[in-house]
Amino acid sequence: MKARLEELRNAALETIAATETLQALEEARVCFLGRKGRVTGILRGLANVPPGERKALGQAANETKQAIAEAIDTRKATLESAAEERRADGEALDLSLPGRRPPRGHVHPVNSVTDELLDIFQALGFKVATGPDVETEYYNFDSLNTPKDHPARDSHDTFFVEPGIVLRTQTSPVQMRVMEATDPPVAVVVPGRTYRVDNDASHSPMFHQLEGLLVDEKVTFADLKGTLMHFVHAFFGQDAQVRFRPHFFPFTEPSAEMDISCTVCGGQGCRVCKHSGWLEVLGCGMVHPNVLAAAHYDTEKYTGFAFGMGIDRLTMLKHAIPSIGLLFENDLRFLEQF
Ligand code: 2U9
Repeated sequence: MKARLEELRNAALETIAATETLQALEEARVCFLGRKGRVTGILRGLANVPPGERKALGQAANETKQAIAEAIDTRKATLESAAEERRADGEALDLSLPGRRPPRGHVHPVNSVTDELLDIFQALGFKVATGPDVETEYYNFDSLNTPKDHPARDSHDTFFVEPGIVLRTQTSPVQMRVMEATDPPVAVVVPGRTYRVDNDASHSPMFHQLEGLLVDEKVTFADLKGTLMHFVHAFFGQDAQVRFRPHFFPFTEPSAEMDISCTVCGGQGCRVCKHSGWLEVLGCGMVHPNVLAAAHYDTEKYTGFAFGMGIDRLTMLKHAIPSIGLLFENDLRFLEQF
Protein backbone atom coordinates (compact mmCIF):
# COMPACT_ATOMS: atom_id res chain seq x y z
CA MET A 1 0.00 0.00 0.00
CA LYS A 2 2.83 2.36 0.91
CA ALA A 3 4.54 1.57 -2.37
CA ARG A 4 1.30 2.30 -4.27
CA LEU A 5 1.02 5.64 -2.52
CA GLU A 6 4.61 6.47 -3.44
CA GLU A 7 3.99 5.49 -7.06
CA LEU A 8 0.77 7.54 -7.16
CA ARG A 9 2.50 10.59 -5.74
CA ASN A 10 5.32 10.37 -8.32
CA ALA A 11 2.83 9.87 -11.16
CA ALA A 12 0.75 12.84 -9.96
CA LEU A 13 3.72 15.19 -9.57
CA GLU A 14 4.99 14.24 -13.02
CA THR A 15 1.58 14.76 -14.63
CA ILE A 16 1.11 18.09 -12.85
CA ALA A 17 4.54 19.37 -13.86
CA ALA A 18 3.79 18.45 -17.49
CA THR A 19 0.51 20.41 -17.73
CA GLU A 20 0.68 23.37 -20.07
CA THR A 21 -2.76 24.85 -19.53
CA LEU A 22 -5.05 25.60 -16.58
CA GLN A 23 -7.58 23.26 -18.14
CA ALA A 24 -5.10 20.37 -18.28
CA LEU A 25 -4.18 21.11 -14.65
CA GLU A 26 -7.85 20.98 -13.61
CA GLU A 27 -8.21 17.64 -15.39
CA ALA A 28 -5.19 16.34 -13.45
CA ARG A 29 -6.74 17.56 -10.19
CA VAL A 30 -9.98 15.71 -10.92
CA CYS A 31 -8.01 12.59 -11.89
CA PHE A 32 -6.05 12.46 -8.60
CA LEU A 33 -8.03 14.38 -5.98
CA GLY A 34 -11.57 14.42 -7.39
CA ARG A 35 -14.47 12.55 -5.79
CA LYS A 36 -13.74 9.52 -7.95
CA GLY A 37 -10.02 10.26 -8.11
CA ARG A 38 -7.18 7.87 -7.37
CA VAL A 39 -6.10 9.31 -3.98
CA THR A 40 -9.71 9.44 -2.84
CA GLY A 41 -10.02 5.78 -3.90
CA ILE A 42 -7.08 4.84 -1.66
CA LEU A 43 -8.47 6.83 1.29
CA ARG A 44 -11.77 5.01 0.91
CA GLY A 45 -9.90 1.64 0.78
CA LEU A 46 -8.49 2.34 4.27
CA ALA A 47 -11.68 0.86 5.74
CA ASN A 48 -10.49 -2.57 4.65
CA VAL A 49 -7.00 -2.20 6.13
CA PRO A 50 -6.34 -4.01 9.41
CA PRO A 51 -6.79 -1.56 12.32
CA GLY A 52 -3.11 -1.82 13.38
CA GLU A 53 -1.86 -0.47 10.04
CA ARG A 54 -4.70 1.96 9.41
CA LYS A 55 -3.31 4.94 11.31
CA ALA A 56 0.11 4.95 9.67
CA LEU A 57 -1.34 4.34 6.24
CA GLY A 58 -3.99 7.03 6.73
CA GLN A 59 -1.30 9.51 7.64
CA ALA A 60 0.78 8.56 4.59
CA ALA A 61 -2.28 8.84 2.30
CA ASN A 62 -3.10 12.29 3.68
CA GLU A 63 0.48 13.41 3.19
CA THR A 64 0.33 12.22 -0.41
CA LYS A 65 -2.96 14.10 -0.91
CA GLN A 66 -1.41 17.20 0.67
CA ALA A 67 1.70 16.99 -1.51
CA ILE A 68 -0.38 16.62 -4.68
CA ALA A 69 -2.67 19.55 -3.68
CA GLU A 70 0.38 21.76 -3.06
CA ALA A 71 1.92 20.78 -6.40
CA ILE A 72 -1.36 21.71 -8.09
CA ASP A 73 -1.45 25.12 -6.34
CA THR A 74 2.16 25.87 -7.28
CA ARG A 75 1.63 24.82 -10.90
CA LYS A 76 -1.57 26.88 -11.05
CA ALA A 77 0.26 30.01 -9.94
CA THR A 78 3.01 29.36 -12.53
CA LEU A 79 0.52 28.83 -15.38
CA GLU A 80 -1.50 31.89 -14.37
CA SER A 81 1.49 34.19 -14.29
CA ALA A 82 2.68 32.81 -17.67
CA ALA A 83 -0.79 33.57 -19.14
CA GLU A 84 -0.67 37.09 -17.67
CA GLU A 85 2.78 37.62 -19.16
CA ARG A 86 1.61 36.48 -22.60
CA ARG A 87 -1.37 38.86 -22.40
CA ALA A 88 0.85 41.77 -21.35
CA ASP A 89 3.31 40.93 -24.16
CA GLY A 90 0.42 41.11 -26.67
CA GLU A 91 -0.52 44.54 -25.38
CA ALA A 92 2.97 45.93 -25.28
CA LEU A 93 3.43 49.25 -27.03
CA ASP A 94 6.02 49.05 -29.77
CA LEU A 95 7.32 52.59 -29.92
CA SER A 96 9.32 51.85 -33.05
CA LEU A 97 6.15 51.17 -35.13
CA PRO A 98 5.19 53.98 -37.53
CA GLY A 99 2.01 55.78 -36.34
CA ARG A 100 -1.34 55.36 -38.10
CA ARG A 101 -2.36 58.60 -39.79
CA PRO A 102 -5.97 59.65 -39.13
CA PRO A 103 -7.77 60.29 -42.44
CA ARG A 104 -7.61 63.98 -43.33
CA GLY A 105 -10.65 65.92 -44.47
CA HIS A 106 -10.61 68.17 -47.52
CA VAL A 107 -12.00 71.66 -47.93
CA HIS A 108 -14.90 71.39 -50.36
CA PRO A 109 -13.98 73.13 -53.66
CA VAL A 110 -17.05 75.40 -53.37
CA ASN A 111 -15.89 76.49 -49.91
CA SER A 112 -12.30 77.12 -51.00
CA VAL A 113 -13.49 79.20 -53.99
CA THR A 114 -15.87 81.10 -51.67
CA ASP A 115 -12.97 81.85 -49.30
CA GLU A 116 -10.85 83.03 -52.22
CA LEU A 117 -13.63 85.34 -53.47
CA LEU A 118 -14.24 86.77 -49.99
CA ASP A 119 -10.51 87.44 -49.55
CA ILE A 120 -10.43 89.46 -52.77
CA PHE A 121 -13.41 91.65 -51.81
CA GLN A 122 -12.46 91.97 -48.15
CA ALA A 123 -9.06 93.30 -49.23
CA LEU A 124 -10.98 96.08 -51.02
CA GLY A 125 -12.86 96.96 -47.83
CA PHE A 126 -16.12 95.05 -48.37
CA LYS A 127 -17.64 93.53 -45.22
CA VAL A 128 -19.15 90.02 -45.28
CA ALA A 129 -22.85 89.65 -44.43
CA THR A 130 -25.11 86.59 -44.29
CA GLY A 131 -28.84 86.04 -43.77
CA PRO A 132 -31.66 83.48 -43.78
CA ASP A 133 -32.22 80.95 -46.61
CA VAL A 134 -35.99 81.11 -45.99
CA GLU A 135 -37.20 84.58 -46.89
CA THR A 136 -40.33 86.61 -47.23
CA GLU A 137 -41.54 87.43 -50.73
CA TYR A 138 -41.11 91.05 -49.69
CA TYR A 139 -37.34 90.83 -49.21
CA ASN A 140 -36.76 88.38 -52.06
CA PHE A 141 -38.89 90.18 -54.68
CA ASP A 142 -40.95 93.28 -53.73
CA SER A 143 -38.15 95.28 -52.11
CA LEU A 144 -35.93 94.41 -55.10
CA ASN A 145 -38.28 96.11 -57.56
CA THR A 146 -39.50 92.80 -59.00
CA PRO A 147 -43.03 93.25 -60.36
CA LYS A 148 -45.86 91.07 -58.99
CA ASP A 149 -46.21 89.42 -62.43
CA HIS A 150 -42.48 88.78 -62.98
CA PRO A 151 -41.87 85.20 -64.27
CA ALA A 152 -39.22 84.58 -61.57
CA ARG A 153 -42.05 84.62 -58.99
CA ASP A 154 -43.72 81.66 -60.66
CA SER A 155 -43.80 78.40 -58.68
CA HIS A 156 -42.04 76.80 -61.67
CA ASP A 157 -39.00 78.95 -60.85
CA THR A 158 -39.22 79.64 -57.11
CA PHE A 159 -39.70 77.20 -54.20
CA PHE A 160 -42.61 78.42 -52.08
CA VAL A 161 -42.54 77.31 -48.45
CA GLU A 162 -46.01 78.77 -47.83
CA PRO A 163 -47.84 81.76 -49.33
CA GLY A 164 -45.55 84.79 -48.94
CA ILE A 165 -42.53 82.70 -47.83
CA VAL A 166 -39.90 81.41 -50.29
CA LEU A 167 -36.47 79.80 -50.39
CA ARG A 168 -34.40 82.81 -51.47
CA THR A 169 -33.65 82.76 -55.20
CA GLN A 170 -30.67 85.09 -54.73
CA THR A 171 -28.73 86.47 -51.75
CA SER A 172 -29.98 90.02 -52.50
CA PRO A 173 -32.51 90.05 -49.61
CA VAL A 174 -29.50 90.07 -47.25
CA GLN A 175 -28.19 93.31 -48.82
CA MET A 176 -31.70 94.74 -48.46
CA ARG A 177 -31.67 93.88 -44.73
CA VAL A 178 -28.16 95.37 -44.38
CA MET A 179 -29.32 98.63 -46.03
CA GLU A 180 -32.36 98.81 -43.72
CA ALA A 181 -30.08 98.44 -40.70
CA THR A 182 -27.18 100.69 -41.81
CA ASP A 183 -26.81 104.23 -43.03
CA PRO A 184 -24.69 104.67 -46.15
CA PRO A 185 -21.94 104.22 -47.08
CA VAL A 186 -22.26 100.40 -47.25
CA ALA A 187 -19.98 97.94 -48.97
CA VAL A 188 -20.90 94.28 -48.42
CA VAL A 189 -20.45 90.93 -50.09
CA VAL A 190 -22.90 88.14 -49.32
CA PRO A 191 -22.08 84.49 -49.93
CA GLY A 192 -24.71 81.83 -49.49
CA ARG A 193 -27.02 79.09 -50.66
CA THR A 194 -29.78 80.02 -53.07
CA TYR A 195 -32.60 77.98 -54.56
CA ARG A 196 -34.37 77.77 -57.89
CA VAL A 197 -36.57 75.14 -59.53
CA ASP A 198 -33.92 74.05 -62.01
CA ASN A 199 -31.97 70.82 -62.45
CA ASP A 200 -29.60 69.84 -65.27
CA ALA A 201 -25.82 69.45 -65.92
CA SER A 202 -25.19 73.15 -65.21
CA HIS A 203 -28.09 73.90 -62.80
CA SER A 204 -28.80 72.52 -59.36
CA PRO A 205 -31.94 73.35 -57.32
CA MET A 206 -29.58 74.52 -54.56
CA PHE A 207 -26.60 76.56 -55.66
CA HIS A 208 -24.24 79.17 -54.23
CA GLN A 209 -24.03 82.85 -55.02
CA LEU A 210 -21.78 85.68 -54.09
CA GLU A 211 -23.37 89.08 -54.42
CA GLY A 212 -21.89 92.47 -53.74
CA LEU A 213 -23.38 95.89 -53.00
CA LEU A 214 -21.73 99.28 -52.63
CA VAL A 215 -23.74 102.45 -51.93
CA ASP A 216 -22.25 105.89 -51.31
CA GLU A 217 -22.33 109.40 -52.71
CA LYS A 218 -21.17 109.74 -56.33
CA VAL A 219 -20.80 106.01 -57.06
CA THR A 220 -20.69 105.46 -60.84
CA PHE A 221 -20.63 102.62 -63.37
CA ALA A 222 -16.88 103.31 -63.67
CA ASP A 223 -16.49 102.31 -60.01
CA LEU A 224 -18.38 99.10 -60.79
CA LYS A 225 -16.16 98.35 -63.79
CA GLY A 226 -12.96 99.09 -61.87
CA THR A 227 -14.00 96.88 -58.96
CA LEU A 228 -15.02 93.97 -61.18
CA MET A 229 -11.92 94.19 -63.38
CA HIS A 230 -9.76 94.08 -60.26
CA PHE A 231 -11.73 91.01 -59.16
CA VAL A 232 -11.32 89.25 -62.53
CA HIS A 233 -7.57 89.86 -62.60
CA ALA A 234 -7.18 88.69 -59.00
CA PHE A 235 -9.26 85.54 -59.53
CA PHE A 236 -8.56 84.53 -63.14
CA GLY A 237 -5.14 86.16 -63.67
CA GLN A 238 -3.84 89.38 -65.23
CA ASP A 239 -4.24 88.06 -68.78
CA ALA A 240 -8.02 87.70 -68.59
CA GLN A 241 -9.83 90.02 -71.01
CA VAL A 242 -13.17 91.51 -69.92
CA ARG A 243 -16.27 92.64 -71.80
CA PHE A 244 -19.62 94.01 -70.63
CA ARG A 245 -22.88 93.34 -72.48
CA PRO A 246 -26.09 95.26 -71.75
CA HIS A 247 -28.67 93.21 -69.88
CA PHE A 248 -31.79 93.61 -67.78
CA PHE A 249 -32.42 92.96 -64.07
CA PRO A 250 -35.36 94.46 -62.16
CA PHE A 251 -33.07 95.56 -59.28
CA THR A 252 -30.38 97.35 -61.32
CA GLU A 253 -30.51 100.01 -64.03
CA PRO A 254 -28.52 100.09 -66.20
CA SER A 255 -27.58 96.40 -65.99
CA ALA A 256 -24.91 94.34 -67.67
CA GLU A 257 -23.47 90.87 -67.91
CA MET A 258 -19.73 90.50 -67.75
CA ASP A 259 -17.76 87.99 -69.82
CA ILE A 260 -14.10 87.03 -69.57
CA SER A 261 -11.89 85.61 -72.31
CA CYS A 262 -12.20 81.82 -72.20
CA THR A 263 -9.95 80.36 -69.49
CA VAL A 264 -9.49 77.17 -71.53
CA CYS A 265 -8.59 78.46 -75.02
CA GLY A 266 -7.66 82.06 -74.17
CA GLY A 267 -10.29 83.35 -76.59
CA GLN A 268 -9.51 81.19 -79.64
CA GLY A 269 -12.78 79.28 -79.38
CA CYS A 270 -13.29 75.81 -77.90
CA ARG A 271 -16.03 73.53 -76.60
CA VAL A 272 -16.07 75.15 -73.13
CA CYS A 273 -16.83 78.66 -74.53
CA LYS A 274 -19.04 77.19 -77.27
CA HIS A 275 -16.58 78.59 -79.84
CA SER A 276 -17.33 82.19 -78.85
CA GLY A 277 -14.02 82.85 -77.05
CA TRP A 278 -15.97 84.29 -74.07
CA LEU A 279 -17.35 82.98 -70.79
CA GLU A 280 -20.16 84.68 -68.90
CA VAL A 281 -19.10 85.09 -65.26
CA LEU A 282 -21.46 87.54 -63.57
CA GLY A 283 -24.31 90.03 -63.75
CA CYS A 284 -24.16 93.58 -62.43
CA GLY A 285 -25.54 97.09 -62.62
CA MET A 286 -26.31 100.34 -60.84
CA VAL A 287 -28.79 99.81 -57.98
CA HIS A 288 -32.30 100.81 -59.12
CA PRO A 289 -33.54 103.95 -57.29
CA ASN A 290 -36.69 102.05 -56.27
CA VAL A 291 -34.47 99.58 -54.37
CA LEU A 292 -32.60 102.38 -52.57
CA ALA A 293 -35.95 103.99 -51.76
CA ALA A 294 -37.28 100.72 -50.28
CA ALA A 295 -34.42 100.98 -47.76
CA HIS A 296 -35.31 104.64 -47.11
CA TYR A 297 -32.04 105.86 -48.66
CA ASP A 298 -32.04 109.38 -50.14
CA THR A 299 -32.03 108.63 -53.89
CA GLU A 300 -30.93 112.19 -54.70
CA LYS A 301 -27.83 111.83 -52.59
CA TYR A 302 -26.82 108.19 -52.99
CA THR A 303 -26.10 105.85 -55.86
CA GLY A 304 -24.75 102.33 -55.76
CA PHE A 305 -23.62 99.34 -57.75
CA ALA A 306 -24.38 95.67 -57.29
CA PHE A 307 -23.17 92.42 -58.79
CA GLY A 308 -23.94 88.73 -58.49
CA MET A 309 -22.08 85.59 -59.49
CA GLY A 310 -22.63 81.84 -59.27
CA ILE A 311 -19.89 80.35 -57.06
CA ASP A 312 -20.52 76.81 -58.32
CA ARG A 313 -20.06 77.93 -61.90
CA LEU A 314 -16.78 79.66 -61.00
CA THR A 315 -15.66 76.49 -59.19
CA MET A 316 -16.50 74.39 -62.25
CA LEU A 317 -14.54 76.78 -64.50
CA LYS A 318 -11.56 76.85 -62.15
CA HIS A 319 -11.28 73.05 -61.86
CA ALA A 320 -12.73 72.02 -65.27
CA ILE A 321 -15.60 70.17 -63.53
CA PRO A 322 -18.03 68.99 -66.24
CA SER A 323 -21.24 68.67 -64.20
CA ILE A 324 -22.57 70.69 -61.25
CA GLY A 325 -23.97 67.47 -59.72
CA LEU A 326 -20.41 66.38 -58.84
CA LEU A 327 -20.23 69.28 -56.38
CA PHE A 328 -23.20 68.07 -54.35
CA GLU A 329 -23.15 64.26 -54.55
CA ASN A 330 -20.45 64.04 -51.83
CA ASP A 331 -18.62 61.24 -53.64
CA LEU A 332 -15.33 61.01 -51.71
CA ARG A 333 -13.47 59.83 -54.84
CA PHE A 334 -14.27 63.25 -56.30
CA LEU A 335 -13.86 65.37 -53.16
CA GLU A 336 -10.52 63.82 -52.16
CA GLN A 337 -8.92 65.36 -55.25
CA PHE A 338 -9.13 68.84 -53.72
C1 2U9 B 1 -29.60 94.83 -53.94
C2 2U9 B 1 -29.56 95.51 -55.16
C3 2U9 B 1 -29.09 94.88 -56.27
C4 2U9 B 1 -27.53 91.79 -57.33
C5 2U9 B 1 -27.25 91.37 -58.74
C6 2U9 B 1 -26.97 90.05 -60.50
C7 2U9 B 1 -26.86 91.25 -61.08
C8 2U9 B 1 -26.84 88.75 -61.22
C9 2U9 B 1 -26.86 86.36 -61.14
C10 2U9 B 1 -25.51 85.94 -61.55
C11 2U9 B 1 -25.52 84.49 -61.81
C12 2U9 B 1 -27.34 85.35 -60.20
O1 2U9 B 1 -26.06 83.14 -59.72
S1 2U9 B 1 -26.69 83.83 -60.75
O2 2U9 B 1 -27.70 83.20 -61.49
N1 2U9 B 1 -26.90 87.65 -60.51
O3 2U9 B 1 -26.74 88.73 -62.42
N2 2U9 B 1 -27.19 90.10 -59.15
S2 2U9 B 1 -27.04 92.44 -59.93
O4 2U9 B 1 -28.16 93.01 -57.36
C13 2U9 B 1 -28.63 93.60 -56.23
C14 2U9 B 1 -28.65 92.93 -55.05
C15 2U9 B 1 -29.15 93.54 -53.89
C16 2U9 B 1 -30.13 95.48 -52.71
